[in-house]
Amino acid sequence: MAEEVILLDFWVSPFALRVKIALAEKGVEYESREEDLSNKSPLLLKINPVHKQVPVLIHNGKPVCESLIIVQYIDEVWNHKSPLLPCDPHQRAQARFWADFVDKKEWKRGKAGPGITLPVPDPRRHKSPHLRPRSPAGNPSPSPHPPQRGSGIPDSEKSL
Ligand SMILES: N[C@@H](CCC(=O)N[C@@H](CS)C(=O)NCC(=O)O)C(=O)O
Repeated sequence: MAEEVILLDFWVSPFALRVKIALAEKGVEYESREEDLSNKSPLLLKINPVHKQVPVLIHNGKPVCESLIIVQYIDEVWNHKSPLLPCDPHQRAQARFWADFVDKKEWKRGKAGPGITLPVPDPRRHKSPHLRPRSPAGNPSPSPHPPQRGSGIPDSEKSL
């Protein structure tokens, strides 16, 4: 049976971008449905009644909410290709640490005022979803360093 994969999306959302990178790493084709966050669709309100936020992945009719949970789900369902985390437990813990850090600290700080800004690629300019270099072993290699201030990222790619 063909897989049906739909992403309730918002093009500039870093959380949706996480999911899109994971789907690209796995080579999963999907339909992106852009949400108007000022006028959310009845579908979004129905399938994410708790948070009413994007991204939501709908896989064969079943919704999965929250970007990190979606990424984990993608890694478990399409487990034959491109593991999203390194094999080493300590490296896995580090990758999870930075994902959690982005959620808890930098995302909120970026919204509240000046601080470390996160690069948010404009998908209209960047065709490749592969935004992060890979290690020779083929596994993603999370950087041990957080994003730096004044890192030369063009203003058009700084936001949120
Ligand atoms: N913790 C959520 C955060 C998702 C989130 O903040 N989504 C934003 C777009 S970037 C949203 O849907 N905002 C609309 C709203 O909160 O009403 C996740 O990781 O998926």
